[in-house]
Amino acid sequence: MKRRKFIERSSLSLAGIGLGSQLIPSQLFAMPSQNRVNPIAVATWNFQNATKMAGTMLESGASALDAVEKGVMVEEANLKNTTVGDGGAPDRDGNVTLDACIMSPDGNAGSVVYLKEIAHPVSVARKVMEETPHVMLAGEGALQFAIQQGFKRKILLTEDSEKAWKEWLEHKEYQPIINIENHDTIGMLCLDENGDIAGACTTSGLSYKMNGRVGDSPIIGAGLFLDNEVGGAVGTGMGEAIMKSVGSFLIVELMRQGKSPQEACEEAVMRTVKKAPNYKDFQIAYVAMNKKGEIGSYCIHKGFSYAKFYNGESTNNPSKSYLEK
Ligand code: SD4
Repeated sequence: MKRRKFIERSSLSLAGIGLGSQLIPSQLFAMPSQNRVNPIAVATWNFQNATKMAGTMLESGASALDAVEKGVMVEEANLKNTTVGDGGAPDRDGNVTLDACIMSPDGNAGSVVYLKEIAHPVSVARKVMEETPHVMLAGEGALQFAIQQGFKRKILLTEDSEKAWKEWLEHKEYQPIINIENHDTIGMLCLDENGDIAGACTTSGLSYKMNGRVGDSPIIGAGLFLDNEVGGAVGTGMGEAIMKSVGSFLIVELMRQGKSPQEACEEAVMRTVKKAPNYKDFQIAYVAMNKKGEIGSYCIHKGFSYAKFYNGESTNNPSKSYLEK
């Protein structure tokens, strides 16, 4: 922002001292300021606190990568959100295990799966991306790496989620089906003022999942994918269905072929609808954004929305759905 104002003022003062446009060196017009875009932060569900955090940072000139990490951290720290980070619901054996990933505009990626006792898995994923030659670390190794990187261990099972888990244990009815009102995974895409896109996705996965289960959220191409030449996509809902269609990768590739973000999200949802006879029993939802900042979203069941921060304004945007009721 500051730089933009400075450049605007400089060109004004050049005009003021009588330099006609023919006299201004052509490079001045080719400066990146000419290509600056209005930043955007979008996220799955009505996570406006998260998009506000990211969007405000972007408007102060932060990179898409920094903004997306800090944005999703808002939900990781939110104890009321029982499917992300601290306070996330445990698996059926009482373990809180977190999955997260992050991608930067240069195509680099980092991910952690089955990570215990670390409240901000997205930041560990970023460290995997930046400090190791790998993309994904799992379980004990991911925890060991996080501790080496200075992250502090913390018990993530809150009193409330322990109570809910104990109530669940009384019946132990495990249905790997996500209730459509019960989605809270955050996937976020940020477009910064340079026009660069970064993305992140973070979750505690399905409540009372089998010990060891990992969903789509930390899988590059499934819960998140981006190509800075094209755009990005994030998914939420039944991870197994998103993984089987490599949904986010599919959407980015469809946008590369010329589809709008909306068309691409619709086609990705339709792949699942066509292939899964039980599609009415679960929800999947996608949000996509292209390099122009155009946004699309689509889901199976009505009720999904995405949060957006643009031009200082925070909004919640209901998504189109395949099923109307
Ligand atoms: C998963 N996709 O682990 C996640 C769950 C989710 O809102 O999105 N919950 O399958």
